[in-house]
Amino acid sequence: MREMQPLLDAFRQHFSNPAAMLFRAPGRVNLMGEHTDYNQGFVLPCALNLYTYVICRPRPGPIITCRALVMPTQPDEFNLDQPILPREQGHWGNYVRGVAAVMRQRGVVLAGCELLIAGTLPQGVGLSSSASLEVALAMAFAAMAGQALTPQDNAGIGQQAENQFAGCQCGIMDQLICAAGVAEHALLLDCRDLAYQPVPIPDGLALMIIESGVKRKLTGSEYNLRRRQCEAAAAHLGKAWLRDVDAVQLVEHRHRLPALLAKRAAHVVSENDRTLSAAKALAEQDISALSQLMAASHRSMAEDFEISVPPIDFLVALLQEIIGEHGGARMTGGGFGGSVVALMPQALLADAEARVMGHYAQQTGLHPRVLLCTAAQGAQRLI
Ligand code: GAF
Repeated sequence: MREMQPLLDAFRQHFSNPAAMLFRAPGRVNLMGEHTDYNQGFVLPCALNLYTYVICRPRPGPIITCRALVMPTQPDEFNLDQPILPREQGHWGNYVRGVAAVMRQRGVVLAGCELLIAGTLPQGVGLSSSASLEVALAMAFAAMAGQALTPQDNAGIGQQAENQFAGCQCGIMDQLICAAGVAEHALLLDCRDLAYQPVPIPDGLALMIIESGVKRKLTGSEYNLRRRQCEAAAAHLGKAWLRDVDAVQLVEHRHRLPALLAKRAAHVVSENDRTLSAAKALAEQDISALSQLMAASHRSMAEDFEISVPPIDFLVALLQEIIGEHGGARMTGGGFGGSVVALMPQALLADAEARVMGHYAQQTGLHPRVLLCTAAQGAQRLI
């Protein structure tokens, strides 16, 4: 693969040694099922052909030295003979430390290594750059310890590292799709038993991702608050998880919930149903049904879950106007900024891009970016 040589060269330049192993994990975009994963619900993401690479070389001794190509002045190093502790919040090294610490807790025997991180996946725009990094790292540490991980184990490690070292109480969707993605397919993931089912993306639909230009950050955002609200709503309804509440029960028992929690629950319960329906619509190539489901999902995120922002609502409406019933558009990911996902026929791509870069940028003063992507395979060892 042509992508590998510059990475191997960069490793040699940074560490004055040849690399021994190379891993790659994709980013992800979610087509349906937002904030359902930590409610043990359903999600429908696909892995993207935008990647994080981990290039490494085991070496004797207990020291792990890591560098990130995009942050050459901030290397990180830690000693496996000592407890692995997080650095200051926001340092990228916490992902490496977090994955290493969790793997050690789970009994993997780690050894010293040199490690370089590189990638093509934009960061902080809602495409799971952190999950992608965690998954590539877990695969690398496991391989250096002579082990292989199932996608579910890999995802569990990444999620726990994110929870404990990055301060985001995320669910498991991002790590699981980064680990398990199937080329040209979305995956219907059941976040209760972690089973997944590939659903082909119809040939006629192109996948466009639009970075809104509104920067988001899950840590420190209201993400963790939403999670607590969902858990509180489930408790008011006498259930452990909102996954166990259906639409009829919610109508019947809504009066037991404070108004705000009722809205949060309404989003999650309806979004779970929409996710199952969207998987069916995709599989049956019922694009008009998919279109309506994506529109309803965006409305629910904006009105009931309150995780959208005005520029993103504007962007989604603009895209929906262009796409009509021939595809769909909605915000994707944790919310409070980030990206919009759109599925549309090839023939509409140019117009959609022109309107985003022209009208949307002018009206909002933001700097959007349009990415044309394909659904890619999950994490792999390349060398
Ligand atoms: C973020 C989280 F990391 C996921 O677990 C998920 O909850 C998503 O937001 C919202 O669907 O990406």
